[in-house]
Amino acid sequence: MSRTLPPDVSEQDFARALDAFAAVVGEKWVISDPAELATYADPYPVGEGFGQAPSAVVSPADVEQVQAVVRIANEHGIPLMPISTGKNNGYGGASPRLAGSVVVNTGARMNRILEVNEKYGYALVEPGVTYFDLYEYLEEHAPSLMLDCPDLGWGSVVGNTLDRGVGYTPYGDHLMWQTGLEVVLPQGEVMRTGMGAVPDSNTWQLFPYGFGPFPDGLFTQSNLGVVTKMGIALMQRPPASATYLITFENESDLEQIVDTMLPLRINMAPIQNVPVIRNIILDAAAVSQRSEWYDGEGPLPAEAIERMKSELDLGYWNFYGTVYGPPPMIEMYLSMIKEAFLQIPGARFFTHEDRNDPADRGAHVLHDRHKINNGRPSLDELAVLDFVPHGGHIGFSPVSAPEGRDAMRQAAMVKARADEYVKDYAAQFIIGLREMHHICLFLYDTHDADARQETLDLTRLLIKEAAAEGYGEYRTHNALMDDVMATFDWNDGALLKFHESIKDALDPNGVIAPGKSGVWPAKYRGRGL
Ligand code: EUG
Repeated sequence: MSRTLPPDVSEQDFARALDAFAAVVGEKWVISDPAELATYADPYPVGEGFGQAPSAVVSPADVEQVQAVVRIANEHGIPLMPISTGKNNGYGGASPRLAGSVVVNTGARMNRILEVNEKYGYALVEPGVTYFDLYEYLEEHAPSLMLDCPDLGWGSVVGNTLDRGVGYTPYGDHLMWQTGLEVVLPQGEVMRTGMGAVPDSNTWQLFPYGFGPFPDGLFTQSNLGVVTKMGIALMQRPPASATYLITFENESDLEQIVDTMLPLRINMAPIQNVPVIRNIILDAAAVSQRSEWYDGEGPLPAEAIERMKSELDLGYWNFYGTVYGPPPMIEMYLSMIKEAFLQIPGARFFTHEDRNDPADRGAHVLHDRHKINNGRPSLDELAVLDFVPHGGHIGFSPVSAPEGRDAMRQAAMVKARADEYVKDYAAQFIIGLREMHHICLFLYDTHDADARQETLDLTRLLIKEAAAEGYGEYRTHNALMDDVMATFDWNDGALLKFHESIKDALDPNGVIAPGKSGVWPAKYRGRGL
């Protein structure tokens, strides 16, 4: 196995930089052995030549070491790729955007829960704190608080928030509940945002905006610093909750589902959480293998889809949500939700208590949602990857208006292309307040080079086609960041020019995550890296 060095860096210069890193973090916290580096490669590679392992991994123990690492990178011209726990799966995992970058694994040693305030409901955490870690801590020390976690709880609270990930309780928009950052800037200075900039402030996690321009967003999906601390607001755990599943028979029901949903959601009641609309392929993938339904050539035929629905006792679309509160309020909200959706012909309504037979495979997702929607992290959804052999997925994640016709148009566009490329379209619409994240998971065999290339081609094509209809993505795989940024090009690319100006001003040597989100420093710009 050979190691890719950063662009323009010789073996000798690289070796000198590694020695300097080791002098700061300690020998054993610098990894450069190719076999070990391979664990930082994209677990779900797409295409060829992307998602390769970094040239080295450096794991600092504290903020001062991060500052020293960043300064060394500036001195030697070494591109760094900061990660928290590196679980950005479906978008590149722990792998750097720029081949040969040195991964700065901030989560390996900086993994302390610095403070949990039960009275005010917040936590201050380092990048290595996972959802499972914080959950366990809260259970023991602050049981009145409820976490908000993504589908898979193994990742970093900081990392997910910085990538603008989502969860499913009322606090599902993670960035919305972020309450202040500590960041090492590209030349090594450390800064705190919000009220954290006032020395000895006791409101850092209470008022995120502070005074003056609000820079926190610039450290999300970006390359302007290395975040070393972050505050996150936490809800009080409600007295009770009920999770419901509403099944809908037809693919075309999506239009009415979305139009029924919006007025119930936009005022945060009676639909209180971030609900999801999942298609039957995603729900079947969570509990079965594709070969059980179909093992011929081509896309899953209608007959196989029908069998999935009947054997799992699910619909083509399945709507999952949770209501919280004292039991009379739960009953009232459930009845409002039920009445509204049961207007749709063929719709069926269940709560998690209605379907608790362990033999009911189709209820597995309902119970997993109940856990997640109550802030209990889970890894059950990982089973989706076993739907196909050596399964991997890429996220194609356009934002949709909460408008039935629009959602249908997007879903039909994706489904047609996915069928053409013979990649299963496992869909979920994650519903915010006035938009939906339409997560299209394309499942493919990671050991099959053709499948890897087709999945990349399919996603790249959809980015273009979606943009032609006015749609953009909320997040994307490393291999497609330039493609997506190219679609955010209103007024001659004014947005990217703005990002590049800031990038060049703050990071003149271009050391932090070059190319992240399509933003390249001057040093590498236009080189087709
Ligand atoms: C999911 C996956 C995503 C994402 C949001 C949610 C959940 C899948 C791969 O990307 O951005 C079940």
